[in-house]
Amino acid sequence: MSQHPSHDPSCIFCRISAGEIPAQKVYEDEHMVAFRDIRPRAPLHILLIPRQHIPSMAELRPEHAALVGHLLVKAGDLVRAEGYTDGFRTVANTGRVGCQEVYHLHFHVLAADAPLGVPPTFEL
Ligand code: DGP
Repeated sequence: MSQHPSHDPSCIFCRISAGEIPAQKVYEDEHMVAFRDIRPRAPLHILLIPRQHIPSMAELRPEHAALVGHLLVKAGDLVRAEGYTDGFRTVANTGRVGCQEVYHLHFHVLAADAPLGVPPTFEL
């Protein structure tokens, strides 16, 4: 049993998941939503979120493994569906040190036609 509520009404990504706030969704199913980042840092920049409110990677527990696996397995499919065939980058900012801005677990997925550069010059 998760210690987190499945929906936190004060969480912007929970509200996107519930359709209460508009977003450019590219995929959704029972467990997850993928939508375009409002501040894209690459020609393709989408966020993959679980519908369940998990604040960050720091709160992941063994019972979340299948859910996180589902999110990550979708990344490649979604990038290919957008027409990018030569790789992509996946990032999860976690907590204060990770410069996390929105405390609802999400994976950034970025793609382009040319290499994206190397952190820290490429900041997310
Ligand atoms: P971070 O927590 O630092 O991994 O970044 C959160 C990302 O979420 C940031 O790139 C901007 C994006 N974002 C924040 N609010 C919204 C929103 O309301 N809609 C969308 N589509 N993206 C958002």
